[in-house]
Amino acid sequence: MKRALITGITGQDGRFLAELLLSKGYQVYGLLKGQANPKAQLVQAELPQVELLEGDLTDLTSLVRAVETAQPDEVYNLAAISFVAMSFQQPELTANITGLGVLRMLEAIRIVGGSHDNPIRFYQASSSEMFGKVRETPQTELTPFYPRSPYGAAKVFGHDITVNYRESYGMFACSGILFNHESEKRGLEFVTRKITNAVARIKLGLQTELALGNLEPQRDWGYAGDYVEAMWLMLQQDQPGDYVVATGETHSVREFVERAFHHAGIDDWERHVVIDERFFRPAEVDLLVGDATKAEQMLGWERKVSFSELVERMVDHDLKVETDLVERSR
Ligand code: NDP
Ligand code: GDR
Repeated sequence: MKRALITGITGQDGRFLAELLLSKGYQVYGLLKGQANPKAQLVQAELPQVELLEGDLTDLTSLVRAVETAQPDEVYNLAAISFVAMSFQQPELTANITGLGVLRMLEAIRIVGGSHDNPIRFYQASSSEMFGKVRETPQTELTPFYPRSPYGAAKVFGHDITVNYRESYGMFACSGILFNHESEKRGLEFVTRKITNAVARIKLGLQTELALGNLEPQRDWGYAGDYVEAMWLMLQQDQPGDYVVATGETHSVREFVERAFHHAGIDDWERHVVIDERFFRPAEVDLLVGDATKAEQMLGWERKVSFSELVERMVDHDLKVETDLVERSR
């Protein structure tokens, strides 16, 4: 039975990845931060087979202990301050967790080691935010980085140190440069889920307005369930490497809003959307669109869920959740 340790187990990707690995027969350990973390219950209810281990990316000792306990074949480092807007408010914390946290995880693996025949394989959750003010379109594994936020800058460090540990110590370390991926499990702070949740509530008459920032940025949005498959595939190859994972399509925030309202049967969406300066960022990433040819050819990866299916799935889910809440409160 293979063993995996996932950091960021309470997040969107951690939960999708744990489900995938469990379905493949893995024993899965998840790193859980904090004292009485309220999301522990969610993970325990959704994925009771996952064993939770206490630890924090800012505390090397706790990472060493987690690796010692889990004795993993594979470590997936998904934990991070992942909200770009928050990284402008708390840049030092972001650098410490999203950036230096990667280094600590790599060091924990080096300290504990794996048997020589079976060294621990490492996956780093890198991001298209590293491309920021893009130097070329579409973006590939070779496109130069130009981060536009403390988050993007921290991810560049995490990516570079992963490559460096691979080259310096021969570690089986991979970096997945994943473009935006969304789902029903997406946090409400991210624009897609914020939109689909609000659309559902507006449809049910629970709110009238949706306040958003810049509607013009374009993103390459895929479905998270498809993307965790790519993470796993990277660690099953003979050689470690870096891969862009993307759909190759780009859509504006405005288009996401329009589609989400339309799917709920509301066509006069502009009546409900207000532009609020508070949601604008000091520097924006205007356009992202990835070229996943390498992942498609070398990993045999393909995305299954289209952009319109993604929007519809999220709206339908939020309509159901909000309807259930209304029924229960009666
Ligand atoms: P989420 O924000 O949903 O999850 C982040 C996870 O990190 C949570 O489990 C959180 O724990 C954990 N975490 C935060 N700080 C610490 C810490 N100090 N120690 C241990 N754990 C911590 O992110 P996603 O699931 O969406 O993304 C997973 C990874 O992939 C992140 O690194 C993100 O930056 C990266 N990424 C995501 C993309 C996307 O579109 N989703 C695209 C490209 C990269 P808690 O819940 O307890 O706060
Ligand atoms: P992003 O995701 O920054 O791409 O990072 P987010 O959904 O936060 O923003 C996408 C775009 O929407 C614009 N926007 C708003 N964003 C939010 N959150 N709230 C708003 O009200 C709003 N209005 C407009 C933003 O300005 C931005 O242009 C995500 C995260 O998952 C990262 O961790 C990951 O690395 C990248 O995707 C790839």
